[in-house]
Amino acid sequence: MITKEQVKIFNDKISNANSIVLCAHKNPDGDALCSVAALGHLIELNYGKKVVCMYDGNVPDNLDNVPLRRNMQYYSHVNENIDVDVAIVMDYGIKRNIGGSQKFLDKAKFIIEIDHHINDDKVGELCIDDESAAATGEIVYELMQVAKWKSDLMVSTLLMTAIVTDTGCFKYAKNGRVLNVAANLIDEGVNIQRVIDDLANKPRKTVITESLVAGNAEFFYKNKLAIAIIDNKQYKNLDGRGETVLNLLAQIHGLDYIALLKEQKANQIGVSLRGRFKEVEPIAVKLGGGGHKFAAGAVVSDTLDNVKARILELFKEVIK
Ligand SMILES: [Mn+2]
Repeated sequence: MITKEQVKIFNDKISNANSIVLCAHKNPDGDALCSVAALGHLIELNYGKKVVCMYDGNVPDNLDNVPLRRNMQYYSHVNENIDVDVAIVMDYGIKRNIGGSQKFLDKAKFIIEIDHHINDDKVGELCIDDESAAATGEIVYELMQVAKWKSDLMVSTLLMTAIVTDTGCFKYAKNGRVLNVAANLIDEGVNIQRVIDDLANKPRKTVITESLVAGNAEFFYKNKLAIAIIDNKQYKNLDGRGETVLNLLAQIHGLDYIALLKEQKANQIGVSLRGRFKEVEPIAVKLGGGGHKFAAGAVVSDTLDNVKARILELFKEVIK
């Protein structure tokens, strides 16, 4: 629940700010990128202020056509000498996920965070967090309602993209609230088929690579754990998180856990963990990451072989 007090602080800080930056986690997904773009636009619409929306890492091709995509600037293209009265960090999870945008947070006079990740080490002075929200975009929608902001179809489309991304087309809706938000967005004119089709739109090499990776997955512990590996060469073909690999493997009968290891570069392994009604967040925390109960991840500085061995060990303790 967003309180009137939180909205009041938000309102005061934004009203008095001359320079506002927004960012989210590195390598933004649909929720991170679209929540930033939507809130940035809402601030421009309702406060008449220009904002700087930035990201670090790569934006997947399937987000190329979301509204206001061109307003998102790569962090190192932003003048590093700008003053930052208010920085808004969204959907970030843990501090190290913020990446290059962190330097703008470091000099911010006030930090607002808006997030739905489990997080005990918050960076914001005003925290509009809700672990029960399925997406950060859902929190933005609620904020918009409580603050009685005016909005437009671009914001609605962005928030739907955020929600569809993080709920895996509503599969991970934690409660009915997110479905009510989506229903309202459709009534406001969002073309949901368009949103979902656009998100599924990937380069051919990506789909081929993801299916090969799924085909080469290994199975452990009476086939309860699948480990799939994307080496550095394949990683260059990848677009986004490799979600298709996870979705394909998740269809296998009897499988409880999936670990996807992505060799982003030598000795830097991105790990995506999924549990089918089994918790994986504690394992992600042990690897230095975090996330959600059944979907979590980490970036580990080690070799592919070592990370794989570590994961096998961690799951051994969990799978009885
Ligand atoms: Mn999210």
